[in-house]
Amino acid sequence: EKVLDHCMQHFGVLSAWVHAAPLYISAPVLFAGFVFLVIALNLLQQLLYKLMYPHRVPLVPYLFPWIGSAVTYGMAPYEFFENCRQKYGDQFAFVMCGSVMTVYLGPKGHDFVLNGKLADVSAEEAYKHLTTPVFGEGVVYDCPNHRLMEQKKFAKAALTRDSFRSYVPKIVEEVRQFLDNSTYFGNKSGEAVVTGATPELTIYTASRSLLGDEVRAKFSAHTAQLYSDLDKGFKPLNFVFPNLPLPYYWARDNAQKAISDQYLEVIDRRRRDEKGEVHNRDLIDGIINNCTYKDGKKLTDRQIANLCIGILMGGQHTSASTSAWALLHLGQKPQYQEMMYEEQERVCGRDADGKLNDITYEDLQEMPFLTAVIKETLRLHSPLHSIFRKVLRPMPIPNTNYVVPKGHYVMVSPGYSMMHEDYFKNAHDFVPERWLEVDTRKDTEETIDYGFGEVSKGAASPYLPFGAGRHRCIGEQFAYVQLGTIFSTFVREMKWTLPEGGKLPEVDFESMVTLPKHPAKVVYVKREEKV
Ligand code: X2N
Ligand code: HEM
Repeated sequence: EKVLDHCMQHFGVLSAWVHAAPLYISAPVLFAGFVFLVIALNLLQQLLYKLMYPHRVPLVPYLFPWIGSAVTYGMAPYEFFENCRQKYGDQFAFVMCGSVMTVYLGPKGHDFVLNGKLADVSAEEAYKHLTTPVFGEGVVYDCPNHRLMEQKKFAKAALTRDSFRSYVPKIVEEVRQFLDNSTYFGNKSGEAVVTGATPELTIYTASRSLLGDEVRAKFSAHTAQLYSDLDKGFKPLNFVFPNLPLPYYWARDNAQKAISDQYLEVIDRRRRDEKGEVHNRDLIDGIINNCTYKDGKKLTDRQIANLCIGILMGGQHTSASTSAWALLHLGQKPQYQEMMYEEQERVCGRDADGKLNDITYEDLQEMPFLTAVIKETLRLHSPLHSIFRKVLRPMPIPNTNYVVPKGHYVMVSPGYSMMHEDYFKNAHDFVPERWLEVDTRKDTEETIDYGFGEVSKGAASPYLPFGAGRHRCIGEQFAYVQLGTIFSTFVREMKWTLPEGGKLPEVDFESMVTLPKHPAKVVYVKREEKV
């Protein structure tokens, strides 16, 4: 009787509502009801998640299907990781724009993902949709992994000691021209927007050294526009929406073709006019001389051009971000600029007129403090805050009951560990000296060769700004030469501080690399004495 009574009550309410229905069943109400239903079902599914999938890592709860935790992650990944770690530990999953990302924080996570087997994890499946429209077809992630390993070997032909010896004076010349003529630093003193200056300085120094004088000479306002259009296609959002019928995607595709054609022209001219000669001036020469795979197949000239675009694009974002952060930290602690200046005097010496001798590649190897400044900048500002792979078959996580299912992604964040008190004392402070006590010689470590040279076998380290394993960076030495030469020339030519208040800018995580929020400024004064 009670149950009947209860149902009648509900029925009564229901029937009253149905009679009044015409007043309430309108589109917004229907839509609201639908959204409510989807969210409720989604929340129910999350509640049942643990029961349904006992062998999965904990899933971070979210309100909006598909989007999941993308926004909280996208805006502040390290904060997001720290909050999740407090609740779930080092292993947890979150939904990001329809994909499930299984995060494994800390050195064990780095080893698990970066040393993952080819059969288990794929970088090309994770990245190709974003990178191929920007780099072009047939290279980096638009080809099987064994091809990428050989492309990295080909590129390394232009990243030798002899290459660097020839790059240093070219980079010095580009920096000096920039400090004399650019709108940013072209005066005797003033305020400069480093988030505008460093991308320009990076492309000039990288193209002059890696692509050679003729490509650098072709640089004009038109090519700058093309690089900017291409650059706009290299954004995290393109990871989610790689192709949309929108003008900005068409501009990206047009820029990729135009820049690739430009590099192709240079390759054709060199093949035509320098037949039989062997040059090793830059990356284009390096790859032209080394473009035959082990199985006898060759990179086409178009692919050589596209590989150059990919490598320049990668180096561009990482170096521009690192140099901006270094200038800001050195502006906040100008005492470090003086220590760097003294190191320049001590290592390079002065000529008969008392002028500092120009820096050479060998000098850079004798500058531990300059090296420490770069190393500390990369610790606090790892350009790539997240590295991930697509899981190709169920992946058990060692020493746990967890299995990462096929089709999910695994993600690591060395940037998170590098800024964590668990691994570095005063982890959030810029203290280059901390690296002077550390013996960074790597002769003790076991190494392995994936096809592009020896890399350390272990990836269980908290400090991995250049990654590890088969996808480890090949640009580390070039980056140190480029950044070391840029900062050496900066401290010789000027002194700088942060503007009033001296606060460092916030981090903009929404670009491809971790940038200072734009516009980030320094106040500079050119040094009087001729350096
Ligand atoms: C929508 C926040 O933005 O609410 F370049 F030859 C060249 C690394 C690729 C990371 C992709 C997605 C972040 C969504 C935020 C070469 C030199 C390389 C190495 C959510 C509202 C490229 C994409 C970043 C997804 C995170 C791939 C680079 N050395 N360069 N909401 O690297 O090496 C190269 C290699 C990638 C990613 C993300 C969101 C070789 C938002 C706001 C919005 N991620 N991400 N390189 N998100 N929001 C490189 C590795 C290779
Ligand atoms: C790979 C960081 C500069 C070319 C990587 C990876 C990281 C990284 C973390 C591994 C990506 C992954 O595992 O998914 C950096 C940093 C740089 C820098 C912090 C500068 C401060 C450069 C430069 C070049 C370059 C200057 C080229 C001249 C590459 C290439 C790969 C790579 C070819 C291999 C990608 C793969 O095998 O999947 N880099 N990079 N990088 N980087 Fe760099």
